[in-house]
Amino acid sequence: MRERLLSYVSQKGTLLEPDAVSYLLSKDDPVARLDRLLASLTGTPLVVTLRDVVEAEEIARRAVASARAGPEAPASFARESGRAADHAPDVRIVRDITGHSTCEGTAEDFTRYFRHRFHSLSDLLRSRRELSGAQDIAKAKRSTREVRLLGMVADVRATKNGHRILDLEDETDSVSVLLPADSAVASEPVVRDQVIGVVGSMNERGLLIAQSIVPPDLPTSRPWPAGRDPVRIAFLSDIHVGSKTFLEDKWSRMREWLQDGDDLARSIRYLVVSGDVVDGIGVYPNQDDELAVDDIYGQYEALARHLADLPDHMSVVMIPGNHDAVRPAEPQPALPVSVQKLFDSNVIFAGNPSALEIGGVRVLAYHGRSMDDLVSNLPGTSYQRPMDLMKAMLRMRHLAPIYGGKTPIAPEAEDHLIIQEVPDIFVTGHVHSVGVDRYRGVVLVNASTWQAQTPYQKMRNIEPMPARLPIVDLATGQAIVRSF
Ligand code: D5M
Ligand code: FE
Ligand code: ZN
Repeated sequence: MRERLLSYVSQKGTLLEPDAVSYLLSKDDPVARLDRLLASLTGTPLVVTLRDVVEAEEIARRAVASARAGPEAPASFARESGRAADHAPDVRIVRDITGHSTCEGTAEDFTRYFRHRFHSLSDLLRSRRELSGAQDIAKAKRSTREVRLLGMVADVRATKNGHRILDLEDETDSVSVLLPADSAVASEPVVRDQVIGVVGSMNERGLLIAQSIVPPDLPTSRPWPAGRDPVRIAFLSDIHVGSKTFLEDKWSRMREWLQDGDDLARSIRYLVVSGDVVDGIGVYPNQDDELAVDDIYGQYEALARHLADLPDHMSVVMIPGNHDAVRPAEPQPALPVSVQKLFDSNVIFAGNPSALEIGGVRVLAYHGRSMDDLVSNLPGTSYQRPMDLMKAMLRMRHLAPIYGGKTPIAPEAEDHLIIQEVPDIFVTGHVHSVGVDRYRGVVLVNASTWQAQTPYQKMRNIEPMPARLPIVDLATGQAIVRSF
């Protein structure tokens, strides 16, 4: 955390007195606290002192207290729309790869990566009652009774009679598992490299006949966190600034609504942007023909201007996607400092994926490239229904289970694509669709796009649903979508 705080300080072009460093590190969210402090000052000081920090916190505390309990605030304040401008920003990056990448892509990296994936997800599975007493595959294969085991899926194939056969592996052995077509397990989504539990019985030919498939999944429904500020969070994705198909007129309409709009507009305190923020350069063949801005910094500068035109009280968190100027392999780090410095200080940069805490609500933000692989491996799913793909990710507790498909994955020491903590909100973009839904208490958001249909998408029959703004109330979890 110390390293992160200090690199943030130098990135902001200031220094922090040693006492101020110790003070901030003794609190939760040191970076967010410092960010709030800097935002409250006019101009960046050469040195930030302990006194600056303590005074700024006191002022912020008083401002929040008076907004909550001021004479105009009615008793039911928490259930009404708050004014975003009255609430101090509260954004924390809980987990992302930025500054932590270690992999070089060696054979040892791959082995270590998969071992971490297997062990982390096995730990989650072992806490499931259905899998208590699960055995090693080597031992289970010698059993003649019902067996319970855990493994990573090495292969999934369909037989000509419509059954599915999985090859399941652990560190001791591998076994073939039959998922009969006419059984309860027929509809369970299963993909390569996923970690699952199986309950079944061995037949005389050494084939495990599955009675049930147990994915790690989420615990059954949780309540929405209580006591959050009555402000809202809006979601953007796939803005693709720099493309000829960027919908500038629709963007302007949204900007006008945010600036002059109703109570709803005024309650939006945070914006989360889920990647493909610009169109990029050389992302696909002959992209030049479709670019309005053919310089990558020019594209980010244009985006920075568009964001600067939004109301000043909005805090923005931005993660990259496959069109952005960072490595394509996931997990992707935050955009480089050379890009970050083009933006105002209300924009916070995080990796893809990122576990965030915004106004005390846990937000898992992921661009969503793995949906290209899931849609082609899960029968019955489609680009029009990204919510089904997001639910599959939550059931698998993994954002990009399939290795070696269209989604490039960097074999980091730890698998950052595992859904370790259960979020309150899970947001993706990438498929240029839109939707809000709920799965076991988690609010799901697919955050639309601000790009019209491209020639490539037309060829592939991908119908985008652009210029929609999903909005979630932090106090209640209630989600709506506004069209522009
Ligand atoms: O992706 C925009 C949409 O186009 C999204 O639905 C995926 C689809 N797409 C883009 N590239 C590919 C490839 N190579 N295969 C399959 N589908 C694709 P965007 O990331 O904005 O280009
Ligand atoms: Fe996109
Ligand atoms: Zn994308």
